[in-house]
Amino acid sequence: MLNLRYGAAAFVLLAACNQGGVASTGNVSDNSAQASAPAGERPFTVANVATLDSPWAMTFLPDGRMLITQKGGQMLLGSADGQQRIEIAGVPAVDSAGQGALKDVALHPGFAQNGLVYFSYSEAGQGGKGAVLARGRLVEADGQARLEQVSTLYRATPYVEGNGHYSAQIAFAPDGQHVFFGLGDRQKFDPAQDKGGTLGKIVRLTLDGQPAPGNPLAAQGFRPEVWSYGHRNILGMAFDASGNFWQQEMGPKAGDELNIVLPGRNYGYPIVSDGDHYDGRDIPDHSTRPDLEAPKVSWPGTAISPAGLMIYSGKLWPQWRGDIFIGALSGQALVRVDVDGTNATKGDQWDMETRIRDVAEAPDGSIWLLEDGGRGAGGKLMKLSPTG
Ligand SMILES: [Ca+2]
Ligand SMILES: [Ca+2]
Repeated sequence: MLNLRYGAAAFVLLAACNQGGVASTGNVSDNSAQASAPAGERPFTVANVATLDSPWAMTFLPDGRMLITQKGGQMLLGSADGQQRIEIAGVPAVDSAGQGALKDVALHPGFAQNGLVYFSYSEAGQGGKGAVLARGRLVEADGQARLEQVSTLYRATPYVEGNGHYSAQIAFAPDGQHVFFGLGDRQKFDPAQDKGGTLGKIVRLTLDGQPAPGNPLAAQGFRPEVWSYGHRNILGMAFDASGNFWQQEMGPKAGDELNIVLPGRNYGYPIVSDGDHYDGRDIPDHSTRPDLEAPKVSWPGTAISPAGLMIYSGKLWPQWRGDIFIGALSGQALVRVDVDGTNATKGDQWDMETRIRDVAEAPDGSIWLLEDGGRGAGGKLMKLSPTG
């Protein structure tokens, strides 16, 4: 079933945007274009830093520079101000049809010493298409950058037909010894509950991509890498400073949710959801099945279509320390969730007047957004700074 928020119109526009195929590497800046919400509504100003080609995800290097992925398969290395960008060579070819893309990017916990970059993408293979976790070493010389020793660490199981709900989100455990990989249901529903595969699951792997010892569900007949299940389309994952593992997923119609991921738990899809199927069929709400993990926050009635998840340090906006920031695609917003320990409540939802694909924090505490490339927008890099 097609997720209506990624309907045919968006597909055509994305395909058109990607036909150029060449990453923007020039100095593209439009700092004069401040977003137009009335003054006083938002405690930040917005600078449009650069035009991009359907960006998907971003992360910052320790020195303040950034890595940005683009849907068509480019990984960019950007200067700390975002205005200079070069394309990194050595990235494998991706299948970018539909929701396919070069997807997430994250740094190995020892990146400062070893230069290792983890990234994910969708590819075609035996049986259809699936999500891949890969790793390479970032090497720079003579103003150029490339990934060396690129290896595939892990693939979702099984590969299936279709171009949706890959998820492919990456998060490192606070211990620095494990990597979590979030895998979507591929719009196939029931596999999220199936013990035999990894669709609709979060897996916990060693840093080399093997099933981590001690995972919680192997004794129940799941694959040894599975950490949690019953997920739909995971589009953001991060650990907070206390070690809580937060995750958001795009639900069925008006069923978007924010969860804390606990080992071995079932997050309910497609048995329960606070939303319902796009074709109008009811899905019982989470409250009907207290044995399944309920979301900490859900958005029944008004979908936000979450994309990206960042937990804020408080460096520039101390009042937001520990809060969760999520982009909204159909909601065209930046969402702030108030976090108090393991409790979460809706905070702000600032209208950004465009689809937000990812949100990240720079080492200096500034907040950066990626405008999605779908639905007529080309995609851009935006920086938020405090007002006053
Ligand atoms: Ca759920
Ligand atoms: Ca429901």
